[in-house]
Order: sequence, then structure tokens, then C-alpha cells
Amino acid sequence: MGCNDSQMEEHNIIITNPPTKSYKIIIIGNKAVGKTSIINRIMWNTYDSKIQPSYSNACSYKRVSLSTGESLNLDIWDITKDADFKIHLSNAKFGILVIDTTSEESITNSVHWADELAQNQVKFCIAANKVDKFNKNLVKEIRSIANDYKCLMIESSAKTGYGINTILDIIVLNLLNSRLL
Ligand SMILES: Nc1nc2c(ncn2[C@@H]2O[C@H](COP(=O)(O)OP(=O)(O)O)[C@@H](O)[C@H]2O)c(=O)[nH]1
Ligand SMILES: [Mg+2]
Repeated sequence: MGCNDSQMEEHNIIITNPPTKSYKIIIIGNKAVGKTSIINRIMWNTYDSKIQPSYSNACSYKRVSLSTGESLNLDIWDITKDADFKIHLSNAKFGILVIDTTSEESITNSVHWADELAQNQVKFCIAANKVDKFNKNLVKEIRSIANDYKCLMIESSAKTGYGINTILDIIVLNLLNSRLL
């Protein structure tokens, strides 16, 4: 039988998007370095200079749409209790280590976070936050930690929004990259 339009059966092709996958992201660092402020920027593009300190771990859900039509869900955990860090580390897919560019203490204390992430094979980037403040700029020292751990460092400001999209891009690229391996 010849193939022409009138004889062709109609085929409905249903394209179903693959289920959206969720990935656990942890954001860690000293108190007051700007962890919650960075999450607020990522989630709502807002900033509150009078933000209250966080007393419990909290999870925010961010859906990221890719140009391929696929979406990823990021479960972003704001880790405020040091004691819970290891529990969250076990199934985290990526970490953001936040260091305050104006605080030497936050740099010194960050080495143990970086060690634990590396030992548990959790890839991470460093957000060198508060670059809008010019009273002190310790970016060079923070970059040297990033070099030691072979991870990317992004200068950021939750206050102005500078670098926040880059942090999000790096998270997504790392997740996609680790899926391909
Ligand atoms: N200038 C400046 N202040 C910031 C920035 N990010 C956070 N802060 C301020 O730093 C303080 C601690 O921020 P918060 O997000 O609560 O830090 P967390 O304890 O690490 O979650 C708050 O007063 C924020 O307004 C920033 O990028 N620039
Ligand atoms: Mg907080």
C-alpha cells in the first residue's frame, strides 16, 4: 500500500518531560557571614539589612529551568547548627562555603569546613561575601583557600546582588556535570 496523506494513521506523540530531580545543596560558614542573606537573594531577590540571626536549619526550594526544557529542584539547606553539619553533609550534592571578606575570623574558621567537605567528596564553591564593604578586603586570602581546595571562588554581595547569579550557575553546572560522569 502506498503512503499518502489520506491513508496515514494519525499518531499522537506525547512528549513527557522527565521527572524533575531534586538536589540537596548546603550553605555553610561562620555566623553572620551572610548565608541566609545569600539564600534570600537567590530565592526572592531581596535583602534585609536588619535580618535576624538564624537559630535553626532551614530548607528553601528553588526550581531552576534549563534552556533544554528540563528543570532542576534545588533544596538549599541553610545550616546554622554546627552539630548538624555532618548529618547534612552525608547526602549533599554541592556546598557553598560563605566567607566574609571583612572578617579574618571567618577565614580562619573556614578551613575546617573546607576540610570536611573535601573529605566527604562534596564539591563546593566559596562565596567571598560582602564585597560591597570597603573597610577591609580579604579576597586575596580567600582566593588562596580556594586554590588550596581547587574550588571556584565567587566574589559576592547579598546586599547588592553582585555574584549571586554566578553562584547559582556554578551550582547548576556542577550538578549537570556530575550527572554526566
Ligand atoms: N554589607 C553587607 N552586609 C551583608 C551582606 N550579607 C549579609 N550582610 C549582613 O550581615 C549580617 C549577617 O547576615 P546573615 O545573612 O544573617 O548571616 P548568616 O548568619 O551567615 O546567615 C546581617 O546584618 C546582614 O544584613 C553583604 O553582602 N554585604
Ligand atoms: Mg542565618
